[in-house]
Amino acid sequence: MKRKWRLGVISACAIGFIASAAHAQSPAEKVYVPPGKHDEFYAFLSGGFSGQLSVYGLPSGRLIKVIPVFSVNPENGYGYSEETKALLMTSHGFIPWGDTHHPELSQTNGVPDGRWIFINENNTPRVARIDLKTFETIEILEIPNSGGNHASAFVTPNTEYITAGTRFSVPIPQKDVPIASYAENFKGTLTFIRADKPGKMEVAFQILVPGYDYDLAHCGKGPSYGWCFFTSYNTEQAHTLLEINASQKDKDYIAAVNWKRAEQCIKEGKYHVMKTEYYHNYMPDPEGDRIAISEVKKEVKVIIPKECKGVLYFLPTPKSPHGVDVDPSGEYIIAGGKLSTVLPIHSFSKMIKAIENKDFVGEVDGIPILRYEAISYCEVPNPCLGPLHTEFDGKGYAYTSCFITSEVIKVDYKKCKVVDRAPTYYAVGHLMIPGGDSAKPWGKYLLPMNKITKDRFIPTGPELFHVGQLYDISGGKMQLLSDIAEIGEPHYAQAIPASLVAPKTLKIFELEKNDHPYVTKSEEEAKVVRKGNEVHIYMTTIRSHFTPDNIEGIKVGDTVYFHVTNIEQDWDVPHGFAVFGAENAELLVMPGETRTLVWKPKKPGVYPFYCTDFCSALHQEMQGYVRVSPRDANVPIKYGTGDEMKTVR
Ligand code: K7E
Ligand code: CUA
Repeated sequence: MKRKWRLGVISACAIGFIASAAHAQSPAEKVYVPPGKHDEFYAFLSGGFSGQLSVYGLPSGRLIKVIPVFSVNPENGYGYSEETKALLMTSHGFIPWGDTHHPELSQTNGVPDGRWIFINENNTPRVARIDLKTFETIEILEIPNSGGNHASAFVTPNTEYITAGTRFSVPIPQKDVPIASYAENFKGTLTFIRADKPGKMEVAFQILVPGYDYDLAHCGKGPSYGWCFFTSYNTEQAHTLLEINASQKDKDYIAAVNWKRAEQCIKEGKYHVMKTEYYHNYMPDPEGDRIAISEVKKEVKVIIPKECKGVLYFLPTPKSPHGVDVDPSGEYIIAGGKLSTVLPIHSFSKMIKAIENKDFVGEVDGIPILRYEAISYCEVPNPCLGPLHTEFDGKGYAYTSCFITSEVIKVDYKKCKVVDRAPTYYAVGHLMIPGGDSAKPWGKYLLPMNKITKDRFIPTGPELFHVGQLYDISGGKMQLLSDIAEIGEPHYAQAIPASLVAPKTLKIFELEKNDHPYVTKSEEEAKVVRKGNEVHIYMTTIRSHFTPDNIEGIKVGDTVYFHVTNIEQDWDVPHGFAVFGAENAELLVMPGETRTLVWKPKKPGVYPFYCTDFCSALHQEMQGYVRVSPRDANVPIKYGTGDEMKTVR
């Protein structure tokens, strides 16, 4: 009897959990996504110095993919396969690493639309487009006339443009000058990149600006559509010991760019064509041959603000601002202020009025500086120390991260007051609400990303993963739900309901559409072709063998190209390819795809190759051999799988 009664209690409890509204959920229940069930949101976290983009499910915090973007990824051959190398080409050569900061989803009418996500690279200035059909990088554009691309890759409401801005001013064009000539020779650029068509990213124009450090950006929407806002620091123009020398002034500037006006100036010919060199890399046919190519661009259009009146205004902003965030309505512009004791909020409508009234307090290089009081909506009193970044919940609240005091504050920004605060562990940088920088936030969760982890996880020696923390913000008070281990340093993140992305994702590449020049569509077509010192191996994979799997006639001094086509047409059946002694990486080949690995054998012998992805019960049997003979040997090309070895004389 007693046992039965106990069972009864357990099942009642289970029903209560499923109905969920029956009682207030615990944090554990709020993040628990049962096995086999899906998360509500995709979250995309930049990888910082990993150069990649991590994909998590929210609310579970489960890591579901790492998308290689600016760093090579031996795990799947990104940057190692012949098809992907071109993506990482720059005017400085092949760059295997990058520092990603700000992912930004494409938007339609100011709302994330789930087509693409963009992300910037700070060190060797670039931006990338990731296709959310395949979750892979399909395009990378280098930014000319830049030294460090940080204020990037923020979108305009219809993805007309993404932004870029020079974090480190440099001589433009580059030249050999004394560093001490900073004030005279160094400049910045604010760049607008046409981004609405895949494969067609281009620098539409750059605006030449004074030599400050341009830090963050966000673009206007609603009434402020047509504008983008960039923070700057180091208006002192220091070139050494910036921690002291760039913290002298009370206020630095937000640069307000009227990009509609810039378009007009371009139309009217008010620009200069500057000679330069930069790379545009893209996959022209991401579902066909899937081969990336590089184009070298030689010039760029540059606008000089004093020749295009009205294109740019400076908004004084306290003090060494970092983030700049525009609320969903487009009226309120909230700035971080790393060293500020107030949280400044600018009003867009007041800014426009101040421009009409010429309410200026001076100018720099022909750029009017607006009067602070004329544009200020308010200063939120006693916010916290070190406010950095703000996101919005769409219900009238802003959430601002505070680095120094390690907390997030919830601000009723129209009333200009703090209404809630919650500690974060520790030293929070960016924070993210799904859609939180768009016109339509899905204000259910908040994810602050912390710079210091310390004791949050079981220790792993001196180097620790960063920690993100998920808060429930659906109620009046922020509630901490869970800690999420992050890869690299996620500076910023984006999230979008899974329902806007998942139905459009691709499961396989259609073999029929594969027009790679070295595709092998059936085992009958597999072959080995010698062209002088080059040997091209047209190889297929299917559970659980390679065709061919025995290859002879390779010689020391040959360059061997393994063109591996995975002829499977089922979801989630990749095959891997690795060959003994290869100096690059493996290939992970998706169904219907062709990928190429180059191999230069150095010594005679017999070299095994095998499938690296446990694809079937006979995966361990999925292997083969390449025979390598001395340079002067007389061994003919011979290949096959099973009985028939074909000989090529
Ligand atoms: Cu780390 Cu946006 Cu690069 Cu602030 S940035 S934290
Ligand atoms: Cu194919 Cu393992």
